[in-house]
Amino acid sequence: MTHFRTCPLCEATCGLAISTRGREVTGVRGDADDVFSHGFLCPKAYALKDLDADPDRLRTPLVRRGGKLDPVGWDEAFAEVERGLTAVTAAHGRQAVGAYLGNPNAHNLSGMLYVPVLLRALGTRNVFSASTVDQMPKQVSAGLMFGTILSIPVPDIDRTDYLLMLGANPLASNGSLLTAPDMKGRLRRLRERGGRLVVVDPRRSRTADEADEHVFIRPGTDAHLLFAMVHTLFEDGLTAPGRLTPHLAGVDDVRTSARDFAPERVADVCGVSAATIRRLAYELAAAPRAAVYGRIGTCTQEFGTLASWLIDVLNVLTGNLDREGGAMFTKAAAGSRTAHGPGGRGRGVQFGRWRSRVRGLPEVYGELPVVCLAEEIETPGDGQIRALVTVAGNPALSTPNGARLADALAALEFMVSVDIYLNETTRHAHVVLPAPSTLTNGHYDLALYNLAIRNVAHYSPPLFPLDDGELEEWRILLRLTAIAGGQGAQADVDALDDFVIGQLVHREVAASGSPLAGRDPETILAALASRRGPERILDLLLRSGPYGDHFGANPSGLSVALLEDHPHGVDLGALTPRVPEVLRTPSGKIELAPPSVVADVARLRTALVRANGHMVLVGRRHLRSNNSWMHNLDVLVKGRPTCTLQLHPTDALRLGLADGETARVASRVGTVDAPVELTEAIMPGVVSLPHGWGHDQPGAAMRVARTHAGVNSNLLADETAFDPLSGNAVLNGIPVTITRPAGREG
Ligand SMILES: Nc1nc2c(c(=O)[nH]1)N[C@H]1C(S)=C(S)[C@@H](COP(=O)(O)OP(=O)(O)OC[C@H]3O[C@@H](n4cnc5c(=O)[nH]c(N)nc54)[C@H](O)[C@@H]3O)O[C@H]1N2
Ligand SMILES: Nc1nc2c(c(=O)[nH]1)N[C@H]1C(S)=C(S)[C@@H](COP(=O)(O)OP(=O)(O)OC[C@H]3O[C@@H](n4cnc5c(=O)[nH]c(N)nc54)[C@H](O)[C@@H]3O)O[C@H]1N2
Ligand code: SF4
Ligand SMILES: [Mo]
Repeated sequence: MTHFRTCPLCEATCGLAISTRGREVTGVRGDADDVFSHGFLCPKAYALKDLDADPDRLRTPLVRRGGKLDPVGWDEAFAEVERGLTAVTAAHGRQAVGAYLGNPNAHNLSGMLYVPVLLRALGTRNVFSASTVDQMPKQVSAGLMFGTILSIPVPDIDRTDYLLMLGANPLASNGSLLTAPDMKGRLRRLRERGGRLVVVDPRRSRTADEADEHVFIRPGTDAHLLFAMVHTLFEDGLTAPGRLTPHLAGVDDVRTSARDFAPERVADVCGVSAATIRRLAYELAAAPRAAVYGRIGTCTQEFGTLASWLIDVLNVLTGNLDREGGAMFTKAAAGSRTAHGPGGRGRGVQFGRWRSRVRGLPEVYGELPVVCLAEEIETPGDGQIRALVTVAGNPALSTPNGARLADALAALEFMVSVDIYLNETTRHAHVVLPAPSTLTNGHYDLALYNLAIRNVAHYSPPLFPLDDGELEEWRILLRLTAIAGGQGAQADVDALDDFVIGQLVHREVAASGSPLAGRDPETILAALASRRGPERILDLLLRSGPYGDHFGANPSGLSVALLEDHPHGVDLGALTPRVPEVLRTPSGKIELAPPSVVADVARLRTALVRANGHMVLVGRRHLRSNNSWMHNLDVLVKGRPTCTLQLHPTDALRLGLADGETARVASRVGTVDAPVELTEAIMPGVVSLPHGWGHDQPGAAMRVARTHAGVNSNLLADETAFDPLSGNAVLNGIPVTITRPAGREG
């Protein structure tokens, strides 16, 4: 049999053709008829077969007994969770339970739709996620400028003439905050039609190799470079916001802030000549249609929010925001906040509604920065985290100062993890609840379709039924919800699910601007009644969305049923201009100069005169890897090890290190030894180590990963270094010293 299915592994959402025999995957190909990916896929897709069959993937709940994790039945596991969690909340209250949510939740309907339900039941402010080691700076800047948590413009790469890309390597990552399968083909076509691609990166990445121009930049200085471009636009009369002009607030404040950042002032800081910076500004202004795009390298750094903001300031000032071939807003079919309610203005976003207990860092979008997690567990007092729930996360490898966090996890009174592996994080849990194979899930990219370069919708039904003893992930999450909500481990999950959908429907019919406003909730619920779980909620979101069937009012519109009839997906067209309707700021304007962001410019000014003597560490991604969790699949990890320390030959000469030798890398918080890979692709003064490795921890049960352990680069990342506006960790530009390990001949 052949099943057509969206790949759940990264943000590209490729359509796959998966052949099966019985309960076995026999082959994985790209689906040539997929409306978005047209047959493209990457090597990770083949590994879905191995992931599904991986003997180390957990199939049974585990409960800690006498220091070791034993397989048990579900009822026993949930009873143990109830004992563990209620002991902590009874003695110390709800704030004593923390939660950490990992990246795969964003690729999983159960995670997207039921984690919020669980969090409401937990009622804790101590919520952490992978977002603050990732894209939070962009969510903060875009939220302040345009009004919602996902008001993030995406570069319209299929129609642009000029793409300035900073801190992203889509040829390895396949794109991020930019859902566009086959980035390599799309970038090639951009150049074939006479367009220009410029990549700014401290490393000549695979993407930089394919570009018309690669500009080396000193890590963490993108905001300086971007500000100098803004400065040039103002000084030389190149600003041309065009049709955006009546929708803008704060242009003069940006002009004033940019004054101190002339290209000559920032050139040394960035390691980019003033002439190059000026030329980039002129090229951007002159291109008929252009887009500036930044990703991980511009977010996970000291000035993450400022850099993220300036990227869109440049898009606005050159008239490229919201224009075809520029940086545009997607209109997603389901769950889009920018397509919900009356358009044109809204409540905007608000941060700092509460603060972390120990360091006082502000909440953003309902969560606290994960750089605070360890101290919140370690530090005694009212509100100390004593129990932790993790869902699809591996913070022991993915977040700063992994050694400190591992010690903190080990000291928890209770920890429960929903995961597919017993790994560096879940080994600390008292109860591990196994999520089933991804191929048993219904799949729809609720999050990523908000960031796609076309409006698309694609639903994949479960490919395999659950095996005996497996539980759908949404049911696991609802049983945890019932425990957290005081209904107990034995509560009726289906009744709880009915309650959840009932609430959503009632909210929707009461929402002004909703196509369901004023409708009878019982009729809507009856129309949804044939489904349950994530599919039922998805059906509501699709049918009440901008392309939905509106439960009869628009009969040819979208629903899960319609998508089931379109196994290759539905293309809803190219992006179209949406300003002002897309805006949800209180003013109804694009806030070009949000006060909190402008206030942070002082910090950037201080950094203009800072000495830049030390070596700094940056990360990198490899096509065959996926953060920390796909290293147990032999097809992906076999061959030359990729967890190497990239070092420039001139630095190697000075340090006396040769290719293949072991280097010792030390930061304020830790030390790792890693094999040196000499390459001129890295900027002198910079070293690069990928993250997600370090699979040599006792108690983890990932046999393949253990034989390709690598080292954990986050033993070097410093939990005291963060971007103040977003709380995002600094994972790039970490000061390090490199030496030959003692005892070796030098
Ligand atoms: N130094 C450095 N650190 C980084 C980064 C960097 O560039 N440099 N990148 C950061 C980024 S962008 C991210 S997103 C984070 C990721 O941070 P995390 O999300 O914490 O880490 P992952 O490695 O993605 O771990 C995912 C976990 O989910 C589990 N899992 C996989 N599939 C499922 C499923 O279907 N259900 C459940 N319940 N569990 C599942 C895996 O076994 C694994 O334990 O790492 C960050 N850390
Ligand atoms: N194969 C694979 N694909 C993935 C992942 C994976 O682990 N492996 N992870 C997924 C996830 S969770 C995410 S968030 C995305 C991330 O997707 P991308 O943002 O494309 O991530 P990277 O490939 O790490 O590229 C980041 C680039 O930033 C550069 N850089 C580092 N510091 C700086 C700096 O200060 N300034 C500038 N201008 N550049 C800098 C690095 O050298 C690197 O080339 O990838 C996703 N896709
Ligand atoms: S690029 Fe991403 S979505 Fe496409 S096949 Fe590879 S892992 Fe899957
Ligand atoms: Mo990420």
